[in-house]
Amino acid sequence: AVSLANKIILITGASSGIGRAAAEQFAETGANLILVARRAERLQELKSKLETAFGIKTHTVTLDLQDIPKVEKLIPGLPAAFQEVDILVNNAGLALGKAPAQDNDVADISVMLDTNCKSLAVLTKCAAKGMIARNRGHIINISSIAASDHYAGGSIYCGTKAFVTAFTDSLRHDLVGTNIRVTAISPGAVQTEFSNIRFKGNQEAADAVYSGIQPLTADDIADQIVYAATRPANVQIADIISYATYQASGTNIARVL
Ligand code: 8X3
Repeated sequence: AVSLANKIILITGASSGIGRAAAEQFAETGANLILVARRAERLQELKSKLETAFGIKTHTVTLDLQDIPKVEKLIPGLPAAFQEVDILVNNAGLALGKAPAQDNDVADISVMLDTNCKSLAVLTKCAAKGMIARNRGHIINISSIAASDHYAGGSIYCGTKAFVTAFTDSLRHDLVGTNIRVTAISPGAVQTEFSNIRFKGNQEAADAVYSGIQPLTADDIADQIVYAATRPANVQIADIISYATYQASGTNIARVL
């Protein structure tokens, strides 16, 4: 495994769920972190915790990734010591609702497309420029099994994740012949705030997603992210697709526990 000590790792959606777990696991490796999320207090709390526990340097950016002009300025606006991003983890993303396509909320469509697709493409563009100039780097995009397991009520969310996987594959083509690695991580049912957000605070609906199974955890997925990042330089993990053990697809889940 390659060392990540003193590398600079930018993580979006770092205040909770998979992003936060990835920040914690990367901090253990001695990497320095740029933590991006909307919730300033949570970021501040995470920054203090990780700096104290691991003696690393962190920089926080409070930003709503739907704000595309600000996303474009994110990397150029970083302090000098954090400019040279070695690993970009495009983790921020969400699902809103599970209505059939004919009933999709128009505002929800925009939030999902802007956060899951547009901001990821813009941030990748900005990070890739510097990585190409330095001829090193790794771009890790959090996709989902929903990229290929499409289900009723998932028209926009599954569409955005199909975008993430296709974008990631195209990017790998664009960067072939450089030392930059490109990876997708495609989890199944992970218990985070994901379903609370999707069902807009309906706790019963959120809990039902993970009932009767032992879901994946944010730490399980962070472990996959760190795995991809720590492979020897000649190894490029293309995609890690994982399900919970009692899950065979987005919709085939044996709720027997
Ligand atoms: C989350 C997995 O199956 O709820 O990305 O779409 S699923």
